[in-house]
Amino acid sequence: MIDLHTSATANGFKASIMLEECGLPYAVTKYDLVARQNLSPDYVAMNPVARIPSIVDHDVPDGRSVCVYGTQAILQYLAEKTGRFLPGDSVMRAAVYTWMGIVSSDVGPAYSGQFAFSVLAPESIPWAVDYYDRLVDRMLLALETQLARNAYLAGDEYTIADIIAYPVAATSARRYPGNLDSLPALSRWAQSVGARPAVQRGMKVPA
Ligand SMILES: N[C@@H](CCC(=O)N[C@@H](CS)C(=O)NCC(=O)O)C(=O)O
Repeated sequence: MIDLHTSATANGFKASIMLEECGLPYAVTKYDLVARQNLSPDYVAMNPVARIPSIVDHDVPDGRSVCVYGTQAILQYLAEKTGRFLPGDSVMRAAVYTWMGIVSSDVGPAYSGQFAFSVLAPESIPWAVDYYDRLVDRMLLALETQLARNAYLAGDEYTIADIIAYPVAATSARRYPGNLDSLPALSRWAQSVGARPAVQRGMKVPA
C-alpha cells in the first residue's frame, strides 16, 4: 500500500494521476495548506520541506518503506517501480527527463511568480506583474511549439512528462491566460490527456 500526502493543487494532482494511471492502491491524507496543516510536526518529520505531495511506499523489498517527496521524484519512482510511462530507449527517456524538468523548473516557477504577484500580493507592482505574465506566456509558447510537432510532450508516446504537465494546463493555464484557445496544439493535447479515465479520477483527489 502507498500513502499519498496531498492537497487539491496542480502538484497534488500530478501524484494522484500517476497513482491512478499505474493502478496502484493508495490511501489519501489530505492537508489544508491555508490552515498550514502541512507544517505539523508529524509531516515535517516525514518531509522536512513540508510541502505536498509526498508518498510513502510500504511495499518495498526486504520489508522496508520509503518516503518520496516532489512530483518529479514521485513520478520517476513510480514509473521505475511499475515499468510504465517511461520509454526504454535512452534518447526518448532523455526527452522525457528534459520535458519533466521544463515543467518543474521553468513552467511551474513562472506560474508561482505570476500567482504571487497577480493574485496574492497585497499591493500591485506593475513591473513584477508584467515580468511574470510575459514569462508565463513564453513558457506556454514553448509547450505549444513542442506539441505542434509531437502528439505528446516527449514524442509519440504518453509518458510521465505528460502526467506532470497536464494539471498545469488544466488549472494554472485556465486561470491565466484564461483559456487555451490561442494555443491549438496545447488545447488538442489537453483534451486528449484530460479524456483519460485515470486522469479524470486523479484530478478529483483529494475528494
Ligand atoms: N517541487 C515541488 C513543489 C511542491 C509545492 O509547491 N507544493 C505546494 C502546493 S502546490 C505546497 O505544499 N505549498 C505549501 C507550503 O509551501 O507551505 C513539487 O514539484 O512537487
